[in-house]
Amino acid sequence: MPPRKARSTTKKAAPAKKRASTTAAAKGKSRSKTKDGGDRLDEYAAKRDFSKTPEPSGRGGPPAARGNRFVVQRHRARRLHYDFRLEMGGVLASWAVPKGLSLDPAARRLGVHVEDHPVEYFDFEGVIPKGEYGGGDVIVWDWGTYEAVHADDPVKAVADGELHVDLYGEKLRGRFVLIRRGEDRSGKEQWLVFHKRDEHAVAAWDAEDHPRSVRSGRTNDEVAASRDAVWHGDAPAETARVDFSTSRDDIARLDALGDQGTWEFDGVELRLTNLDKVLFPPRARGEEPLTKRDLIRYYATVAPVMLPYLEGRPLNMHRYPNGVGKPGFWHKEVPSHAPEWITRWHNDEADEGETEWYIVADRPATLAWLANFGAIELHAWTSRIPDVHDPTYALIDVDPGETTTWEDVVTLTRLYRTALGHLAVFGAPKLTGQRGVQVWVPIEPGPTFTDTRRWVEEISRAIGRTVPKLVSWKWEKRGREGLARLDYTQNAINKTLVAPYSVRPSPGAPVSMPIRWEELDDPELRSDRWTIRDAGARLVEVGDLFTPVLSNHQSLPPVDV
Ligand SMILES: [Mn+2]
Repeated sequence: MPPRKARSTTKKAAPAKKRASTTAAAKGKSRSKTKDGGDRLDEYAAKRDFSKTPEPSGRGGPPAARGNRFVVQRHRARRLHYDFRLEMGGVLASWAVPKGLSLDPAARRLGVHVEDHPVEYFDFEGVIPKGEYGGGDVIVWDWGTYEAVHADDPVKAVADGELHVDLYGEKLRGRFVLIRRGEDRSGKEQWLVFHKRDEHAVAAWDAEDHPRSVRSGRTNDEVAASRDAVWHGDAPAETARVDFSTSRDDIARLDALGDQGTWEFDGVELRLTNLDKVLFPPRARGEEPLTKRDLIRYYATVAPVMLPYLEGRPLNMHRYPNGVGKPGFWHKEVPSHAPEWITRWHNDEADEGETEWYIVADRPATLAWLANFGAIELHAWTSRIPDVHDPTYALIDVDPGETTTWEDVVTLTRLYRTALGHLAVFGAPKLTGQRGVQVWVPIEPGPTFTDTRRWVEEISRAIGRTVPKLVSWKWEKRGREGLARLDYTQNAINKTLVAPYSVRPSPGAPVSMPIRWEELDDPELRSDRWTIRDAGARLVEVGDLFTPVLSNHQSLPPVDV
């Protein structure tokens, strides 16, 4: 048995780089040179324009550590392929494997040996612009560490045309063999890649059956939908960092429009109207009111971060076309004037008079269109299409009554945190943007809405017993005597909670903002702390704290709190 690698304690943390050796010999070693003495990354750099692609340049000097990590990136370029990269000689030796690696020893894959990539490429996930080299979307399909077997120097083994490695990844495990077979007509080396028969072998195992990123939990489609987000390689995977600089030109053109006009955005033409209409009065003295243009600007900017929580789910809209000072209304049916590029989903189970066609927000233009339509508040379903009876989250909702103070809300939320910790279940807290807090618990497919509702009810009842003076179990507002409600009943098909980063219909345009648990201790925290004015800055500062709900799928343990 090969020696076991220590696994990182955080589930989604990138495998740690090996500690740099401090021996004089190791220090003297710079990045490996090719036979002709050129830098091993010359070919990589020559193919790319780093002012246009978000890929790392690898020009930050030689890496400090020589590691033994491997990564497989699923790359939808002109043709789909999997890039298998092994850290060696200070770079990532790389093979493009069209069908992907398999645990099935019978699957013998072609791998084209391609140019070395810089080690900074290790956790690259994002979109390479069309027209650039390798244009398309990339996810970190698997990662981990490897041990070369029967070889002290993997660089030499590759040069000699045969490499055996044991992989310790999240998907790929066990021994793989790479053997050079010859060159194709263009002079590219063709290699054979296959899994040995060992205890990790799985018959008929296909990479395409395991489509999500181990870094972010996203599919290539989801990454492509967030094309404007720049994901920085040095950020922890849990809080993928974002910056919004690439949408700056689009926003400048929006701001240059008069009260109405045509805005080219996200590859479509949007007819925008009443851009200077006030939708949100100020909430503090001296503050400017906020207009429909401000709302469109916010949703267009935040789209790359928000869309992963909306795509693939039917959408309920809370519309306030005349501003939040007038009553709003729920709108679910796709209006007849909606442009044809908007994704729709048909509810085959709709009864007479019920909504049949729902909007699915899966691109930035849809969010901008919704904002122009006065859809201030966005609620995506708890389930995904087509399995709309399978919830993907268990939802906890601390819903304050009139006499509930913010301190009470924090107390109740902390009790949920303790209960979830006791059950060893991960939950992501977020402010509702009004007075409450929610905790979203991502789950694996299996439980029904009845199951998730019962599970949240059991925890909520236990918490209610701890602080009976704070909680009412009466559902009618009048019977609640101003007390908080721990609302587990939202765990039902087509009952929804406000989406992360959605705007709320209140003065000043507050948003529903994810937080860290520790932030509950911040005396300045309030449910409506962030608005569309400062949500972007907050996101750039702390990243998308909700990312783990997209990947951290859990089974719900029995409640014994
Ligand atoms: Mn590639």
